[in-house]
Amino acid sequence: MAPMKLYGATLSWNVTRCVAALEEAGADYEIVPINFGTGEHKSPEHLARNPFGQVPALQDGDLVIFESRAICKYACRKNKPELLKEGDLKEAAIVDVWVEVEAHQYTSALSPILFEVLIKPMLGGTCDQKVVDENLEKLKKVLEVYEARLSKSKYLAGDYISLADLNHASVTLCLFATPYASVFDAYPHVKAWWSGLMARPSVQKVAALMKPSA
Ligand code: GS8
Repeated sequence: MAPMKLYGATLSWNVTRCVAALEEAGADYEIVPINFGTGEHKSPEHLARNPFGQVPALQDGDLVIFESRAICKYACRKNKPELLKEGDLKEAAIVDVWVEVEAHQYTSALSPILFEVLIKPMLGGTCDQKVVDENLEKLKKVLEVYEARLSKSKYLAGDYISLADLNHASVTLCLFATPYASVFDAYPHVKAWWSGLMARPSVQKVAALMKPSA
């Protein structure tokens, strides 16, 4: 069967979130770049893949899906379901909890910081420090919860790696490209968890793709 196609630019943390899952799952896939500069994401071809005109989108045969976390789950279900613990009702529920926490607590505090510091200047705008500071405070509160959790288990869902951990990789790598990486210093268990994730080939692959020269 032909490799799956992941559409999007690797500058986007929503796209590279999928790369972490596809790599960890050992999926056969290729990245098909979408050019924001020419408005390709709003072209009829891409709108057929993602009606919101956004990246990422994934094509696997006649299946076309969008929303990065749905793509990540699909890659795991198809190639490495143990990353979702789907065979165990309770363990799967805990994985789901931390997949949601990544989206609605962690990344919801982190992405406004990344937008202000990394994206806005690229678009010719100026970083709004008030937005950064407010969201750093929110992020610290989230990290307090992570610190407590990770002092009890090696990974977020338990003592096993899951999609919940991997979904943090792309945005956390972006955080480390800002002057605010030191926010992790106050949370030793979070730092140790992140070092463990960083050592994984899947996360290394994301890091390599996110380098501007890649
Ligand atoms: C968000 C996709 C998104 O914002 C997901 O896939 O997780 N909830 C979705 N994609 C941005 C790329 S920046 O990371 C995008 O495509 N923006 C272009 C636009 O909205 O026009």
